[in-house]
Amino acid sequence: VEASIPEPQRKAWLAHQTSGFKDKDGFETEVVRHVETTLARSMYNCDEQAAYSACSLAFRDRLILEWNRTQQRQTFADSKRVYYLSLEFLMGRALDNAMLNIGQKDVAKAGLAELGFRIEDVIEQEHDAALGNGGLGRLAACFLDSLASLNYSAWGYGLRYRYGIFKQEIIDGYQVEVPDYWLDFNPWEFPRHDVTVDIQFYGHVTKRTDDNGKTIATWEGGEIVKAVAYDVPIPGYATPSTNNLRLWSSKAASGEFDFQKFNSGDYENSVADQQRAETISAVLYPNDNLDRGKELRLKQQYFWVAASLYDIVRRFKKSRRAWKEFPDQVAIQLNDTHPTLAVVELQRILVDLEGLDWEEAWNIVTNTFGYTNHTVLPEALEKWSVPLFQHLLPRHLQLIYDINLFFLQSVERKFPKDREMLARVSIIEESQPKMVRMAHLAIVGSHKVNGVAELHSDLIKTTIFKDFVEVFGPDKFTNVTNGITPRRWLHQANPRLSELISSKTGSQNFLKDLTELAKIEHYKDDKAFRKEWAEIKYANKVRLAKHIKKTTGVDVNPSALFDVQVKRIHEYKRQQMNIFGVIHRYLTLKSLSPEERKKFQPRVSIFGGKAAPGYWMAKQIIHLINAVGAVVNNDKDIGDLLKVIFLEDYNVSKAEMIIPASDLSEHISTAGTEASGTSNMKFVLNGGLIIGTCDGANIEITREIGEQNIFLFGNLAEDVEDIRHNHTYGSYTVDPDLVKVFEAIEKGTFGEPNDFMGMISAVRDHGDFYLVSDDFHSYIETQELVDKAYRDQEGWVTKSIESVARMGFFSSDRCINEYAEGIWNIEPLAVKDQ
Ligand code: 9GP
Repeated sequence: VEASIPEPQRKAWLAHQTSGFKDKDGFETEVVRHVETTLARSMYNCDEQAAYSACSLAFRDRLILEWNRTQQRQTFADSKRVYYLSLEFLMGRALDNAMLNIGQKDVAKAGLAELGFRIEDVIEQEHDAALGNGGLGRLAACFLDSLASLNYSAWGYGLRYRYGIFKQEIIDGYQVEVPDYWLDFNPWEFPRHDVTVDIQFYGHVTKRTDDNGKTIATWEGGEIVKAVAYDVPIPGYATPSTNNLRLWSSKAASGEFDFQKFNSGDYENSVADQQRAETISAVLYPNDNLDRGKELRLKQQYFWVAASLYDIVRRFKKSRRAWKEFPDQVAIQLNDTHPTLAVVELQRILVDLEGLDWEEAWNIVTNTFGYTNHTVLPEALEKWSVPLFQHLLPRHLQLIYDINLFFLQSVERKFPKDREMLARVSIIEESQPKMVRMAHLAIVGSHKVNGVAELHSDLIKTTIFKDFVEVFGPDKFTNVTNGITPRRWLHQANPRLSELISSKTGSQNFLKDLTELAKIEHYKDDKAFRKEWAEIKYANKVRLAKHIKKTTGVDVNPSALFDVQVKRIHEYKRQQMNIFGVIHRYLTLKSLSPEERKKFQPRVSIFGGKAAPGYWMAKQIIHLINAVGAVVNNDKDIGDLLKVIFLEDYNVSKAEMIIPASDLSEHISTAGTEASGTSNMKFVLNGGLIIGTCDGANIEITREIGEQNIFLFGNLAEDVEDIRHNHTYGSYTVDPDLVKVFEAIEKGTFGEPNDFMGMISAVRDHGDFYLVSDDFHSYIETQELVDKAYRDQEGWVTKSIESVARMGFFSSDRCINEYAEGIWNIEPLAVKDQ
């Protein structure tokens, strides 16, 4: 890089490279400079918000230098890049992460202290970047961290929503949604007003035949919206590599309002185009594992995919390589089906705009894409109506029909006359109206398809994608079990535990190679180590107890067992079973004498999570949890024996506080429904035990940490279908303990019973699709085992240490290396001065 800088500028460039803050004084100088110049304030009225802003800007300056160098290094290396296309990136806060990854948090802490601030208070000022719903978006964020930390040439592409996931308020026990306007001050993004792409919608297609008899299709008319790039630097841990996340924002193509309309007095309509264009990237759809089929969502998808592909192709074209080399230079990963239009768009670019033959283009396309499936839930599998497609993206619909035709012809050759097979695998569903099945398109357009945990990857091969395994053979389908970044989910969230671990492993290297955690198992009988281990957990619980007091007014005893279920509220995740279990515990306690009660293990049941605004049942679940809390928490007979807490507005930064404070967390989905789960990994990595079903990554966690360290219960995935069948066609009775719970609700113990009848009748009258009653007994029994195990505090600490020591497998670094080797065929870039 240095050699390429022209002589006159080199001296200044070299001086600039060393201009970062070397020590706390250097850091302070930068902070003060930003307060006084960039923020135009004086140090006299520098409050915590201003300190946060200045501190972020100081760190951003450092990041940017590395970011520029990384981009140059990657360009010079001219090797293959991976592009991760995700409609969601649930990043959380950036400052703490940047300080830790750069390795200068201590410097900042000391510098801020001298300026009169506690670093924790400054960090707290930052608004979460919440451009995602849950696990899928957070996984994408962990992947970005690993890609940078492992020095892969990688870009993330997403949408820059003006409003991320809504803020949740709980008012009178009900969820109320408040808009999340997070862009007031965001020092972590760089608008690239020079990087724009015109995106076309609507219009029509004309076809003509050229001199060689080839049909040329042209997409004309319609409307144009401008995509503007915003870049977010992604720092790697303990490496100078700083990758790029590019988020697209929509703007009216003209960029201005319509003067003609304005001058002729049509004031309202003069800004209409602008507003319509800006709507595209205005808001994140707040559904987790649910597809609603709305036109604006399809618009978002095409807008983002078309802009990203334009960018990727533009970069490739600079290298002046032949098109056939495209898959050697470019790997594109589809995070779920949301970016599947990219398959069609690349084919369109190659055939319509670059003039390649269909075959040659399709080869390039399929060798470029990989598709990750994250769910088997039918309601989450995307389908778009053909008439909607025809209207919005007429040329793409034609291409989809052609892709489908060639695909079905190949199926026909392999399975002659098997019409049912053709109907089942077709990209077009012959319904009324016809629908485009995005998962089918993603499979046909990719060279690899992966699930996100072993059980899930097996399930997709035997259920929803079974026919495709027959068509393409089993090798196209693979598994990459999810992982989490230990930088955020251990080092940042639980600094004391991270420090204790490094004192025993001899370095912080476990943060780069998580399998080194195994070393701490040697200390599991070391008294001092165990004592400190337990103290750290207790301190984290004290911190959470303070937060609970501050936000809910309820006193909880940090010595009680903290039992946590935090995740999106969904029937398949079964928060309803948890709260029914809590009611069962309450009824049991009430039936005992004061003496007998004393033998009970005190518990705090903690819930958190958002319900999609239109998901009535999920909202009812939130309401019941709050209603139970209102009764139980004020019952003098119960005292500290049971508390029920709903934590408002669960998000990434709250997770960083809640997870290290848990003794037990609940991952209790109906077997076969949770593709992987990733919070299960976060909880165990922080020394919490889990109660769970044989579902998703719970199974692999059990294999790694040992059956003695996890509380498994419930029916197995392989039996679920038969049980459901029996619910519908055979006889079925509700578990007697659950009946008592329902009776208590119906008696009005927790307020107006009608408010909760939906939850009860789903189990009692509507076939209990999620097997709440079938699993209830073993759930309750297993909770009793938990109580017993917790009373043996020494045994519990041993379980906790053993579990953490054996979590090495679940790093997102391992996961990214598997993608790199098995799907992307890409190697890390050598980086000097690492
Ligand atoms: O529901 C899955 C969750 O189990 C998984 O951990 C996560 C990341 O792979 O993806 C979720 N899926 C979706 O949000 C929608 O497909």
